[in-house]
Amino acid sequence: NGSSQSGRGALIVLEGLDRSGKSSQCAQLLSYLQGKGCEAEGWRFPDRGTSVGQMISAYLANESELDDRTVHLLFSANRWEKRALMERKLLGGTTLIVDRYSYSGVAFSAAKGLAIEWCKAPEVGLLAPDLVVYLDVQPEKAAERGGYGVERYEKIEFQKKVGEHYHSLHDSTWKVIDASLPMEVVEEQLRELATSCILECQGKQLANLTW
Ligand code: Z5A
Ligand code: MG
Repeated sequence: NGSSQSGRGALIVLEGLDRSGKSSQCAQLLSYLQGKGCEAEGWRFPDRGTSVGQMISAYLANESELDDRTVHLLFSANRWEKRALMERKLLGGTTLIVDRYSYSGVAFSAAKGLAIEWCKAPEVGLLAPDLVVYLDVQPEKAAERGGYGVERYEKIEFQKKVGEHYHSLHDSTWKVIDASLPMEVVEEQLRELATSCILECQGKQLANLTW
């Protein structure tokens, strides 16, 4: 029934371009799981609440300039500073629904021209997701959803490059949902994927990203 009381929680990540619906779907999935009595929390990266997160936030808002590699390492550090808490929660039976993770880290930095292997390196050793759901939508379609804001990266040409890099990151935990479908349809597909993931991960050890 999707309950994780008897074992560890699942690490479920949502990825996708800007406006693909990640934050909306994370919220919907979270309330669905909690409604079923499943111990679950919503997380997001960047976590703008830490001091590293505040540096990232200022950079994204174009309030500061930082070297590309420096920014990449800050995004990674922002995940590392949360790794221990994440592990404790998961082992304690809480399922984490995470809005963006290492795949965003690699795809966005690679789209700026950094070498992909260099981008992957600092992510090695972070917790490996049990499920990554990629919300697939064309950047043009996503941009129609209220239009892009003023943050760095919110431009169609750049989003196209990010999409290409995302597609090179597929692994066995990766599932794709057509995010141009109505929200309720995406929601239903996501529920099914998450529910089976939560059941299946019970018998599996938590692993690290290897890349
Ligand atoms: N970044 C990075 O470079 N390195 C890293 O390691 C990480 C991130 C972790 C900020 O992230 C930036 O950081 C981001 C990547 C980079 N830059 N960009 N681009 P963020 O998570 O804060 O990104 P965001 O700007 O908040 O993404 P977003 O705009 O929030 O998109 P979303 O969460 O995917 O979409 P949403 O808010 O759920 O939905 C957007 C709108 O579309 C909303 O009005 C919905 O009602 C509508 N919507 C959603 N789904 C549908 C469907 N199916 N049909 C129609 N309309 C829909
Ligand atoms: Mg969002």
